[in-house]
Amino acid sequence: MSRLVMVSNRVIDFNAATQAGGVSVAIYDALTRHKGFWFGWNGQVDETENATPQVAESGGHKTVTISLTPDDYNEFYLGYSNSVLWPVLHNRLDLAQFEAGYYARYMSVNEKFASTLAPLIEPDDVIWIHDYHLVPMALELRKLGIDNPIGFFLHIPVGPAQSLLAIPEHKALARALSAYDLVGLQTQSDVRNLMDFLQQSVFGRLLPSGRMRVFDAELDISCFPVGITPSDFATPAADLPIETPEISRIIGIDRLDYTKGLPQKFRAFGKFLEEFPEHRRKIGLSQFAPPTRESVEAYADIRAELEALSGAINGRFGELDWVPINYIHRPMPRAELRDVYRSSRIGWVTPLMDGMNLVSKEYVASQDPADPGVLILSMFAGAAEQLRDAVLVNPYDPLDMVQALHTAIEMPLDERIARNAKLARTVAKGDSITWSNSYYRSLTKAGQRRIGKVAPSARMTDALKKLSSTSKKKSSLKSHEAHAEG
Ligand code: ADQ
Repeated sequence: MSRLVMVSNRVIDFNAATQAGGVSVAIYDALTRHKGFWFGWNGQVDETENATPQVAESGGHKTVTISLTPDDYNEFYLGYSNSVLWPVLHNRLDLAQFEAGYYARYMSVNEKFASTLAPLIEPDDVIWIHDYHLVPMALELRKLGIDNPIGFFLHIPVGPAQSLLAIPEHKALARALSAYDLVGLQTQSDVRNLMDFLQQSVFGRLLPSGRMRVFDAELDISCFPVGITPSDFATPAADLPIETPEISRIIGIDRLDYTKGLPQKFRAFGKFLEEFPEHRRKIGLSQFAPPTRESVEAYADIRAELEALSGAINGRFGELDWVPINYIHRPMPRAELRDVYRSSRIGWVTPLMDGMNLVSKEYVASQDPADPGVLILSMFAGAAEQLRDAVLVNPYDPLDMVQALHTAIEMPLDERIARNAKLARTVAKGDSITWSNSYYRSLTKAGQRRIGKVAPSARMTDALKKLSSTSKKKSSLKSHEAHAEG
């Protein structure tokens, strides 16, 4: 069996971590089923450049990590990755900061990652690279002679092509993507947006086979919705019933990020209390939102905004013995997540845009099937493509948010049971094993196709070649038609 080499910007020590983001959770789960190792940044910033990777093994997981320099941290991590790619891919061009020097550092860190990893690669390894920090890494590995299957998976959404085209280096990024055998995304809508972008940026063409031709390469672009491990959240029958709080709890668990729609949520909650005074003192919103990327300006702004909003709402509606919003600036320990989800009457998950959103799936999987809570889910979370039986809501529309909250609070038991049963089936069917296995299988196949071990058929390949050379002449017109085909 081939080794699986997982690569992501940040490698987490799960024994030490109190909080883990969605990417680490997904990678860790996949590595428990494959031999191999996890390569990336150890989270440390060292003044001096240190190219020697640190190898560690714990709980059956092997990690190989390097540190970043202060310049790498500022310009690669906070800069190009989180102040350019993150906002643009989330369709927040207004927050993007195209600073000189960011892109050069982004490239040099990708080169450093590639040159440290390349000597560790064995001929049968399958390399799976995660997320927007590392788009150019496959191209750098190819330059070093690595011919193994290399796949990319983007955990965050792909905004509309028009936004992506505003990135000054968009053509170079498109070329970098062409070095992958497989590009995996979370949703069908992301697949459409990326194909549209590649067509407009570098005249990529959708082939009749469903693959995309970009420059002289062909790649597969498909969606693989990330799942969770539902058994981590289900309650064993032997467990004692979980105590539910006297005041019905609405739970919010997010990283403190402007994409998560937290101000909209707080405002809608205030409006709900204003319009439905009969529910005051009976419900409370508990929002966990630990800060991330605090030195990026937009993150400091959102923190200040939320503190002001929760203070204003608590000041206006609060009583001596009731605080409407319990806003907690810490991560929730993972061991306690299940019980907190299960004892909360409503899971309120309303990002403005989100790749998938694992919290929504964790909430569903934690519910008591005989007396489940209700999931309110943003129509702009990737998970909404799958979780159609949630109360779907437009987080930009305050009236819709207030109405959704009212519907969820008033929902009769039989409807809660029916919705939750369907949601739980969907979450179980698309679990994290399904996600990583199907991605791994597709990547292996795509890699073999590239190196000619599995040609679709000689005739088909020739036909595609002819098609591609005639259409080069009519590139812009053709690319438009190909989009219509897709
Ligand atoms: P995230 O933006 O981190 O992930 P999400 O999918 O919700 O978002 O995953 C968060 C994970 O971290 C969950 O497992 C959750 O339990 C945990 N978490 C979040 N806030 C927490 C808190 N306050 N305390 C404790 N744990 C917390 C990125 C993308 C998502 C995509 C994932 C996985 O932005 O869209 O779903 O990757 O692909």
